[in-house]
Amino acid sequence: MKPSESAGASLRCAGTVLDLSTPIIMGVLNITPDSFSDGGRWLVDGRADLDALCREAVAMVDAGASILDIGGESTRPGATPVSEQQELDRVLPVFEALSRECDAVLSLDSSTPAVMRAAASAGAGLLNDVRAFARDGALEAAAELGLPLCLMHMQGQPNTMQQAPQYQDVLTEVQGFLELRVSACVSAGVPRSQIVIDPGFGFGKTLEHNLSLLARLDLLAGMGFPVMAGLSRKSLIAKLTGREIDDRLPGSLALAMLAAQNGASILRVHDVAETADVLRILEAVRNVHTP
Ligand code: 9MG
Repeated sequence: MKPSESAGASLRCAGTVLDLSTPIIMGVLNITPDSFSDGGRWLVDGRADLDALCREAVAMVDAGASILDIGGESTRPGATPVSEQQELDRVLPVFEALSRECDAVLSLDSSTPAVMRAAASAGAGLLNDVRAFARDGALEAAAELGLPLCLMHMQGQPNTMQQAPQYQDVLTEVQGFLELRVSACVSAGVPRSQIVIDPGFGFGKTLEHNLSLLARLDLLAGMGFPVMAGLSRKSLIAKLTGREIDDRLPGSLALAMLAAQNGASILRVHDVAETADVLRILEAVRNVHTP
């Protein structure tokens, strides 16, 4: 059982260095009315419930999350687009509160340059963009801010991406896309050591595409960048098991184990404590000395 190709890597996240020598956990906090899993959970009259969020954030960190991913745009298939102002209104108060109350790297899940700048001023330590910083001005903003970037692959746009995803060879095409976006980042001045890549499970992919990517995640890890994997509660679990959203924990944990085993360095999950147990077990097996 091999650890990730990027084992030994670290990310410089504002004031904190994240050690990726073993896989780490990113807990999900969606400040949206319509995300597929926790949509509406943290909003009261369109505003984030900061007390409840702080309690949840602290609980996630206590349970083993090193990063919290905070987003104000739902990117579930068919999601309604959000304005820049709505995104700012949803996430900024959360960054301000959590940077005071919580000891974790705060990640911004956004594609919008103005939101990236504002969140960085309010304490963001990592930028996670499902559009791989391809929106006008996003790459310039990200390079200027000097934070680590997560580049995710998506085929199409959230409102239509699951209608008819098509690839000749999903692995080669995802890898090719990520190589192009890495080059664009490096040309814009982002150090290679600050780049994370992500195949974007569920973003313009059928069940077979997702399974192929998971089975050969080692190929992406072989590109030499830490790999992030977001599989938690996603619909591929429903396709394999028939489970509704609230009953996908076993499926999520099985996928988390496979992703970490195949080279993922960062697991983006809803169920932090349970995933931390999975990683403890994986590390114990990895550390066994066999003759
Ligand atoms: C925001 N978001 C939802 N799913 C995701 C995934 O799989 N990866 C990344 N990087 N972000 C995601």
